[in-house]
Amino acid sequence: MESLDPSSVKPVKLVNIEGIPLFEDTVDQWQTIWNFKAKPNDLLICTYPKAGTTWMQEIVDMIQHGGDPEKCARAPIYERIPFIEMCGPKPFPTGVEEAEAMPSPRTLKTHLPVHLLPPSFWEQKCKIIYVARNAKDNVVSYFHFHRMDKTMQEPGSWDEFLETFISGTVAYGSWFDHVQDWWKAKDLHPILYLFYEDIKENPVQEIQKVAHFLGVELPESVLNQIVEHTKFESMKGNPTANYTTLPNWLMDHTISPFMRKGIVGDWKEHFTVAQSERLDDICALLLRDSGLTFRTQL
Ligand code: PPS
Repeated sequence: MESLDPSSVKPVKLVNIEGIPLFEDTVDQWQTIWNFKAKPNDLLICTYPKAGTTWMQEIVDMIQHGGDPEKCARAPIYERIPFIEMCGPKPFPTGVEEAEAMPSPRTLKTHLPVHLLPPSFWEQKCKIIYVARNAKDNVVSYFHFHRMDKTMQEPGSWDEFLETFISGTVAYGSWFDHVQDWWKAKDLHPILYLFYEDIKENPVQEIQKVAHFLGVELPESVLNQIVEHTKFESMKGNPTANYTTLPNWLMDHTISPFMRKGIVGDWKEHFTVAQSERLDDICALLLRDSGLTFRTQL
């Protein structure tokens, strides 16, 4: 890490690929990412950014390690579960390099929309866990992430960022398309589609769903240990889960911590009434007929 040059860390430009803005570094390596060779026993955790990825990563890692927190402390979360389309900053290995160096069975992370997922994941029928979060809390979390992560573009004001998010010109594109396309994909592939709000409300039930999907039987004591270890307060204080092991010129937690609030309904601190009604209307319009509904408070 010491060999990293802080001055080389700058906001990364977004470049469109098949209609989706992705980081330029990712687009530069696109052929390698697209040709990634998934294996049948790979497990993929997929989300729109800031929907609860890290939370699900820690839950899965705990399930896979019998609820043993020491085994999960073996490395930071971004090393335990490679982020397949991640490229840079140098000299960090790319997500593909990390995944290729990892013995099977592998658990991997992505934010890619359905149509940009490397085809081998479909061909190999890999299990996928998708976590969706309501648009209002998702955009608030994304806004603060843009402030603290030095590779992200400056978000501008809250009002400006909300419009950028609604227009889908943020990294990974339209939230509306992302959540719906993955929702449709679950009818054709082994995808467990979960909601951030449900995990928050009933972690026991949702963690059991994940364990069941992975074919793991969890004794009650282990289940309770996983619930305790993966609750927000625990993860906020856990350096192998909270991203504080990255240098502060990459992520500046003094601007906004990665583990920021971890609640449902923080959007109320950011949205005006008019903004809230506008996003409600857009959600109603764009998600109509999808069968998808989101809770914005518990
Ligand atoms: S990333 O960068 O896309 O991988 O970020 P991601 O992990 O998807 O999202 C970060 C938000 O998830 C919250 N978080 C949690 N909430 C509840 N419980 C737990 N254990 C938990 N862990 C992470 C994190 O605080 C971010 O949400 P906000 O609303 O910003 O607090």
